[in-house]
Amino acid sequence: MNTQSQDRTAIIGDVHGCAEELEELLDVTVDLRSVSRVVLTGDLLTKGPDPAGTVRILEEVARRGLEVASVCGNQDLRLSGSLGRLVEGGRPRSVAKADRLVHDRLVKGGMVDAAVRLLADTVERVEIRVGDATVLHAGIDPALGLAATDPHDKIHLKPGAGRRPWWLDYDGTDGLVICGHRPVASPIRSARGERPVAVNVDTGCVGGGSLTAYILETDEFISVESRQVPGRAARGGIVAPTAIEAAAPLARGRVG
Ligand SMILES: [Mn+2]
Repeated sequence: MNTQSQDRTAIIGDVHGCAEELEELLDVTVDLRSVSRVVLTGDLLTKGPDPAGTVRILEEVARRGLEVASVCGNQDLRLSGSLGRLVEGGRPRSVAKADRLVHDRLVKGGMVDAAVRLLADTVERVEIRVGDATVLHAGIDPALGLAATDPHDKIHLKPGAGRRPWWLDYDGTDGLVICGHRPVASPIRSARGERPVAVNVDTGCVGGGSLTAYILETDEFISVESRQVPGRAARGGIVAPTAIEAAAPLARGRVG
Protein backbone atom coordinates (compact mmCIF):
# COMPACT_ATOMS: atom_id res chain seq x y z
CA MET A 1 0.00 0.00 0.00
CA ASN A 2 1.18 3.47 -0.84
CA THR A 3 1.49 5.89 2.02
CA GLN A 4 0.80 9.47 1.04
CA SER A 5 3.85 11.54 1.81
CA GLN A 6 1.69 14.20 3.50
CA ASP A 7 0.33 11.69 5.94
CA ARG A 8 3.38 10.72 7.92
CA THR A 9 3.73 10.22 11.64
CA ALA A 10 6.62 11.32 13.87
CA ILE A 11 6.81 9.49 17.19
CA ILE A 12 8.97 11.60 19.48
CA GLY A 13 10.73 10.40 22.64
CA ASP A 14 10.57 11.87 26.15
CA VAL A 15 10.88 15.67 25.82
CA HIS A 16 11.27 16.50 29.54
CA GLY A 17 10.98 20.26 29.02
CA CYS A 18 13.65 20.46 26.31
CA ALA A 19 11.72 23.00 24.24
CA GLU A 20 14.53 24.12 21.94
CA GLU A 21 15.33 20.60 20.86
CA LEU A 22 11.64 19.85 20.35
CA GLU A 23 11.23 22.89 18.12
CA GLU A 24 14.27 21.96 16.06
CA LEU A 25 13.21 18.32 15.72
CA LEU A 26 9.70 19.33 14.64
CA ASP A 27 11.10 21.71 12.03
CA VAL A 28 13.36 18.97 10.68
CA THR A 29 10.69 16.29 10.54
CA VAL A 30 7.92 18.49 9.14
CA ASP A 31 10.18 20.01 6.48
CA LEU A 32 12.16 16.95 5.46
CA ARG A 33 9.66 14.18 5.99
CA SER A 34 6.24 15.79 5.46
CA VAL A 35 5.05 14.82 8.90
CA SER A 36 1.44 15.72 9.64
CA ARG A 37 0.90 13.72 12.82
CA VAL A 38 3.00 13.86 16.00
CA VAL A 39 2.72 11.33 18.80
CA LEU A 40 4.85 11.88 21.92
CA THR A 41 5.92 9.09 24.24
CA GLY A 42 5.15 11.16 27.37
CA ASP A 43 7.17 12.65 30.25
CA LEU A 44 6.69 16.04 28.62
CA LEU A 45 7.50 18.76 31.14
CA THR A 46 9.54 17.60 34.16
CA LYS A 47 13.31 17.78 34.75
CA GLY A 48 14.26 20.01 31.80
CA PRO A 49 14.81 23.74 31.44
CA ASP A 50 11.70 25.01 29.64
CA PRO A 51 8.32 23.41 30.37
CA ALA A 52 6.46 26.62 29.41
CA GLY A 53 8.19 26.71 26.02
CA THR A 54 7.39 23.05 25.49
CA VAL A 55 3.68 23.64 26.07
CA ARG A 56 3.76 26.69 23.78
CA ILE A 57 5.45 24.77 20.94
CA LEU A 58 2.93 21.92 21.15
CA GLU A 59 0.07 24.44 21.00
CA GLU A 60 1.64 26.13 17.97
CA VAL A 61 2.08 22.82 16.19
CA ALA A 62 -1.61 22.08 16.70
CA ARG A 63 -2.52 25.57 15.43
CA ARG A 64 -0.49 24.90 12.28
CA GLY A 65 -2.90 22.06 11.60
CA LEU A 66 -0.81 19.08 12.68
CA GLU A 67 -2.39 16.36 14.73
CA VAL A 68 -0.52 16.18 18.04
CA ALA A 69 -1.07 13.98 21.09
CA SER A 70 0.96 12.37 23.86
CA VAL A 71 0.61 9.13 25.74
CA CYS A 72 0.76 9.26 29.52
CA GLY A 73 4.16 8.99 31.18
CA ASN A 74 4.67 8.28 34.87
CA GLN A 75 5.92 11.85 35.35
CA ASP A 76 2.94 13.35 33.50
CA LEU A 77 0.64 11.50 35.86
CA ARG A 78 2.44 12.77 38.97
CA LEU A 79 2.80 16.33 37.66
CA SER A 80 -0.84 16.47 36.60
CA GLY A 81 -1.88 15.68 40.19
CA SER A 82 0.59 18.19 41.61
CA LEU A 83 -0.51 21.04 39.32
CA GLY A 84 -4.14 20.28 40.11
CA ARG A 85 -3.44 20.66 43.83
CA LEU A 86 -1.43 23.85 43.41
CA VAL A 87 -3.97 25.47 41.08
CA GLU A 88 -6.70 24.73 43.62
CA GLY A 89 -4.70 26.54 46.28
CA GLY A 90 -3.02 23.55 47.89
CA ARG A 91 0.05 24.17 50.00
CA PRO A 92 3.28 24.03 47.96
CA ARG A 93 4.75 21.59 50.45
CA SER A 94 2.04 19.08 49.58
CA VAL A 95 3.70 18.36 46.21
CA ALA A 96 7.13 17.05 45.19
CA LYS A 97 9.86 19.69 44.96
CA ALA A 98 10.51 18.83 41.30
CA ASP A 99 6.86 19.53 40.47
CA ARG A 100 6.94 22.83 42.39
CA LEU A 101 9.86 23.87 40.20
CA VAL A 102 7.92 23.00 37.02
CA HIS A 103 4.90 24.90 38.37
CA ASP A 104 7.02 28.01 39.09
CA ARG A 105 8.47 27.94 35.58
CA LEU A 106 5.00 27.55 34.06
CA VAL A 107 3.76 30.52 36.11
CA LYS A 108 6.70 32.62 34.95
CA GLY A 109 6.01 31.65 31.33
CA GLY A 110 2.26 32.23 31.66
CA MET A 111 1.48 28.64 30.67
CA VAL A 112 -0.06 27.03 33.77
CA ASP A 113 -3.59 26.71 32.37
CA ALA A 114 -2.32 25.44 29.02
CA ALA A 115 -0.12 22.88 30.81
CA VAL A 116 -3.06 21.69 32.90
CA ARG A 117 -5.08 21.18 29.71
CA LEU A 118 -2.19 19.39 27.96
CA LEU A 119 -1.67 17.04 30.90
CA ALA A 120 -5.41 16.38 31.25
CA ASP A 121 -5.42 15.15 27.63
CA THR A 122 -2.20 13.21 28.15
CA VAL A 123 -3.17 11.27 31.27
CA GLU A 124 -6.29 10.03 29.45
CA ARG A 125 -4.17 8.15 26.91
CA VAL A 126 -2.32 5.07 28.12
CA GLU A 127 -1.71 4.14 24.49
CA ILE A 128 -2.28 5.57 21.02
CA ARG A 129 -2.78 3.39 17.96
CA VAL A 130 -1.54 4.51 14.56
CA GLY A 131 -2.49 1.87 12.02
CA ASP A 132 -1.07 -1.41 13.34
CA ALA A 133 1.43 0.34 15.62
CA THR A 134 0.91 1.14 19.29
CA VAL A 135 2.66 3.94 21.16
CA LEU A 136 2.87 3.81 24.96
CA HIS A 137 5.24 5.26 27.56
CA ALA A 138 7.04 2.46 29.37
CA GLY A 139 6.43 -0.86 27.62
CA ILE A 140 4.53 -4.12 27.92
CA ASP A 141 4.99 -7.43 29.64
CA PRO A 142 6.08 -9.65 26.72
CA ALA A 143 4.73 -12.75 28.43
CA LEU A 144 1.25 -11.24 28.73
CA GLY A 145 1.12 -9.28 25.48
CA LEU A 146 -0.24 -5.84 24.75
CA ALA A 147 -3.89 -6.32 25.68
CA ALA A 148 -3.25 -8.12 28.96
CA THR A 149 -0.48 -5.86 30.30
CA ASP A 150 -1.74 -3.79 33.23
CA PRO A 151 -2.23 -0.10 32.27
CA HIS A 152 -0.15 0.85 35.33
CA ASP A 153 2.77 -1.15 33.91
CA LYS A 154 2.35 0.44 30.47
CA ILE A 155 3.01 3.80 32.19
CA HIS A 156 5.52 2.82 34.91
CA LEU A 157 7.24 -0.45 33.95
CA LYS A 158 10.85 -0.54 35.08
CA PRO A 159 12.98 -3.61 34.65
CA GLY A 160 13.76 -4.80 38.16
CA ALA A 161 17.07 -6.26 39.22
CA GLY A 162 17.96 -8.96 36.72
CA ARG A 163 14.93 -8.17 34.55
CA ARG A 164 15.62 -7.42 30.92
CA PRO A 165 14.14 -4.54 28.92
CA TRP A 166 10.76 -5.66 27.55
CA TRP A 167 11.80 -5.29 23.90
CA LEU A 168 14.40 -8.06 24.21
CA ASP A 169 11.65 -10.60 24.88
CA TYR A 170 8.87 -9.29 22.64
CA ASP A 171 8.16 -11.46 19.58
CA GLY A 172 6.02 -9.00 17.62
CA THR A 173 2.73 -10.87 17.98
CA ASP A 174 0.81 -7.68 18.81
CA GLY A 175 2.33 -5.57 16.05
CA LEU A 176 4.85 -2.78 16.37
CA VAL A 177 5.06 -1.37 19.91
CA ILE A 178 6.88 1.94 20.44
CA CYS A 179 7.95 3.29 23.83
CA GLY A 180 10.09 5.87 25.60
CA HIS A 181 10.77 6.03 29.36
CA ARG A 182 14.09 4.23 29.49
CA PRO A 183 16.87 6.35 27.99
CA VAL A 184 19.21 4.61 25.57
CA ALA A 185 22.32 5.90 23.78
CA SER A 186 20.84 5.31 20.33
CA PRO A 187 17.24 4.37 19.49
CA ILE A 188 16.37 0.68 19.72
CA ARG A 189 14.83 -1.09 16.73
CA SER A 190 13.94 -4.74 17.15
CA ALA A 191 12.85 -6.48 13.95
CA ARG A 192 11.55 -9.79 12.68
CA GLY A 193 13.05 -9.97 9.22
CA GLU A 194 12.39 -6.56 7.68
CA ARG A 195 9.43 -5.81 9.93
CA PRO A 196 10.09 -3.66 13.01
CA VAL A 197 8.31 -5.02 16.08
CA ALA A 198 9.67 -2.91 18.95
CA VAL A 199 11.13 0.58 19.11
CA ASN A 200 12.47 2.66 21.98
CA VAL A 201 12.76 6.26 20.88
CA ASP A 202 13.92 7.84 24.18
CA THR A 203 17.52 8.86 23.61
CA GLY A 204 17.89 10.81 26.86
CA CYS A 205 17.70 14.43 25.67
CA VAL A 206 17.40 15.93 29.15
CA GLY A 207 20.46 13.97 30.26
CA GLY A 208 22.61 15.29 27.40
CA GLY A 209 21.84 12.65 24.75
CA SER A 210 19.54 13.56 21.89
CA LEU A 211 15.87 13.97 21.04
CA THR A 212 14.70 11.43 18.48
CA ALA A 213 11.72 11.02 16.18
CA TYR A 214 10.76 7.70 14.62
CA ILE A 215 9.07 8.23 11.26
CA LEU A 216 6.58 5.40 11.26
CA GLU A 217 5.80 5.17 7.55
CA THR A 218 9.42 5.29 6.38
CA ASP A 219 10.93 3.35 9.32
CA GLU A 220 13.58 6.06 9.87
CA PHE A 221 15.07 7.71 12.94
CA ILE A 222 15.88 11.42 13.01
CA SER A 223 17.68 12.99 15.98
CA VAL A 224 18.77 16.40 17.14
CA GLU A 225 21.50 16.71 19.72
CA SER A 226 20.70 17.81 23.25
CA ARG A 227 21.56 21.38 24.23
CA GLN A 228 21.77 20.27 27.84
CA VAL A 229 25.53 19.90 27.52
CA PRO A 230 27.35 23.27 27.63
CA GLY A 231 28.99 24.30 24.37
CA ARG A 232 27.43 21.64 22.20
CA ALA A 233 26.27 22.80 18.78
CA ALA A 234 22.84 21.83 17.54
CA ARG A 235 22.82 19.38 14.68
CA GLY A 236 19.99 17.32 13.25
CA GLY A 237 20.03 14.31 11.00
CA ILE A 238 19.18 10.73 10.27
CA VAL A 239 20.65 8.25 12.75
CA ALA A 240 21.10 4.49 12.66
CA PRO A 241 19.33 2.67 15.48
CA THR A 242 20.75 -0.12 17.58
CA ALA A 243 19.40 -3.06 15.58
CA ILE A 244 18.32 -6.20 17.40
CA GLU A 245 16.50 -9.29 16.24
CA ALA A 246 13.06 -9.97 17.67
CA ALA A 247 12.69 -12.72 20.25
CA ALA A 248 11.44 -16.12 19.15
CA PRO A 249 7.65 -16.48 19.49
CA LEU A 250 6.57 -17.33 23.02
CA ALA A 251 3.92 -19.85 23.86
CA ARG A 252 1.44 -17.55 25.55
CA GLY A 253 -1.10 -18.75 28.03
CA ARG A 254 -4.63 -18.32 26.77
CA VAL A 255 -6.57 -15.64 28.61
CA GLY A 256 -10.18 -16.38 29.56
MN1 LIG B 1 9.13 7.82 32.38
